[in-house]
Amino acid sequence: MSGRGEPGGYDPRTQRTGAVMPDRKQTIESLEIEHRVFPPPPEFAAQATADADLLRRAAEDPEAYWAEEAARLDWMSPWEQLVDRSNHPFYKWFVGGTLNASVNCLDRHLAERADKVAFHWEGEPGDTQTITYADLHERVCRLANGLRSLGVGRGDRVAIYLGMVPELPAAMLACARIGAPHTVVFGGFSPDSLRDRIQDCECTAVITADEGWRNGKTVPLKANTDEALTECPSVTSTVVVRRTGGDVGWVEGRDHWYDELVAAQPAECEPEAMDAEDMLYILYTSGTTGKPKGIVHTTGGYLTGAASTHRYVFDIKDDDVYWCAADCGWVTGHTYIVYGPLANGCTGVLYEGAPGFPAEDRWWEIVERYGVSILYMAPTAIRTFMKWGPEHPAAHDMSSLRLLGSVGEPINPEAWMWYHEHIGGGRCPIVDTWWQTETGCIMISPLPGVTPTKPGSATFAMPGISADIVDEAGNSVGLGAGGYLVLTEPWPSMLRTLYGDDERFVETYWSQYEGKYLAGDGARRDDDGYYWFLGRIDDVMNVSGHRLSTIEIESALVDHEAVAEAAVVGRSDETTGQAIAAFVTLKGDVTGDEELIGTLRKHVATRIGPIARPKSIVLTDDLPKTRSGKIMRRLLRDISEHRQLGDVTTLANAEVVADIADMAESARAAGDED
Ligand code: 7RM
Repeated sequence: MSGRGEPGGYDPRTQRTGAVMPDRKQTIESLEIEHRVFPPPPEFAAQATADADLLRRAAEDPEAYWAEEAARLDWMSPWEQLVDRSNHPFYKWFVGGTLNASVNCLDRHLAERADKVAFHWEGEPGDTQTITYADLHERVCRLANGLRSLGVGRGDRVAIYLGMVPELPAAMLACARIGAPHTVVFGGFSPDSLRDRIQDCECTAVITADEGWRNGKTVPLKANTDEALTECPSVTSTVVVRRTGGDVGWVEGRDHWYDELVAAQPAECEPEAMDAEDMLYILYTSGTTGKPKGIVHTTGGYLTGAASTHRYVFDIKDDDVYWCAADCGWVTGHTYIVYGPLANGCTGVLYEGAPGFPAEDRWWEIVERYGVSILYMAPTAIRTFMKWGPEHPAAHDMSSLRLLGSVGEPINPEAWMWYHEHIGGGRCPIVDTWWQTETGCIMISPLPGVTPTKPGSATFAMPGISADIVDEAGNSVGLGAGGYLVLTEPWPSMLRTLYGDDERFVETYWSQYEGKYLAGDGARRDDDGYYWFLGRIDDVMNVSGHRLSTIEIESALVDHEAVAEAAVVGRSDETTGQAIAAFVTLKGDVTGDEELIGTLRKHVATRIGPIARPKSIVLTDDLPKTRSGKIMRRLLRDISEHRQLGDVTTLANAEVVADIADMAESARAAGDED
């Protein structure tokens, strides 16, 4: 058993059992088992929107379930067929139905909720706006008219390149109103990334701002746009929001100030009746590898999935103040800041800036100020807050919180527990939601008030969703084993294709296993059927023939009191095929030395087994991450193997890569341990 502990041996200290070595070679081995279970608090369960009956009904008849969920939207004309499966994998949902997403998000609330707050917006410098549904409706109509006046119409693609200002959701909805698919590009992306995306889908217009605010500094959005547009002949107009008042270049005839454009427009705008299968948006995802893919979402199915999952997973009630602290440039912002919450008539919080500006308690100040009741964020943010220390949330009254969510990466059990205790005051259920840009909405998640949670597990498939874990050959691996996550039935908010590349769409997602969607994530189910995500398949390591996932080793490192964050990768090794290289950031008050490194290696070996002991550990100030906070292990592999670094254009913090490479070099000079 090579030190893995007795099969099933229970360790009362960690409340864990040692993993049982399977007889047959597992697709991905699972080393660690988390045993803590948090049942739904009875007070929460008593008022929850979802219940066990919902799950039962959806399991019995998923199509009837989706028909019911879609019926909550306002349709301009009804669909004739729920789902057309005749041209796999090009599914169509709500065939023949027409609707408009902006009408569903705005107009239909005006009768009863005109004065309800749609967004409490807070700028990074501290300026605020309170935007009601009536306000947002007017802003969207004016901009939609303005875009039409520039010749933008049904089917034209519009790039949106903004910081988190109120004009961003307004721009998305204005595009939706006139049937022009939007493509939101993160305000932090470079001119080259913007150019590539505009070129790929041949946008005719760009909505941007003079500058954005980030960490007290300005981001030159208009200048970046100007640079990108030197190589984008398809773009004939830009609309420029005045945010900072900074100086900008100007191209007469092409560029228009947002405020001047909308001031001249009527406050009402006739919406387009869109076919359920008409494109709502394209969102480019680079993931952590490769050339960006233009994920295509359509109107009826996407909006159904967004509204339905938002309602059940976040247990939305009329008086909730809901804060999804993502950026609209990420799919999480599309589905859970804009389309889902607004379709549900919910009050949201929008914050423009960085979490540490001007101080490390900015988020908790916001929670207190607006009485946030539901908070949704990424594990990377949770780990950052852990690093900064619990005194920051503790300094604020956060008793308004009743539900917490996590998205973007597997959440380490240690981070889950910290979130539960220091943010949720021990009383709030946590929904760990697994999904992708491609899936459009949450696929695997607890239902709060219904599902007992386990720290680090996304628990079960959502109502109406069919998932499985399969091995290389596509056979279900059953309970207690690891493999590849697949979705086995189509769902309304599934991506329809990759923009302009049907072939790559089929190849990437549908070619490995007949009839099944391959998500590209490793996962396992425990004996109770709970899903545990193990990271991207590309990141799986092979050490002496054992296929090991990154997350369990990283979680064992984060479990140590000195560690804030960790990333592990496999680098080639003469003896073991691959050896585990770990990159670790320490908590604020800890200084690292050789002794600590030794301790950490031992800690992993004790927690998981000698097979998982990192061969090298590099202590670093930061890890390379995408804008949405996902660790880019591919770059760490490049560093570990002395390779030329791959594409770094989607990195949020490109400057750390050189530092890490230096640290890795000196660590190597000092010699690896065995
Ligand atoms: C929503 C989003 C998708 C990838 C996905 C996973 C990872 C996201 C979780 C997660 C474990 C989670 N869209 N991922 N959520 N892994 N647990 N709760 O992140 O397109 O940007 O990324 O993110 O690897 O495939 S995304």
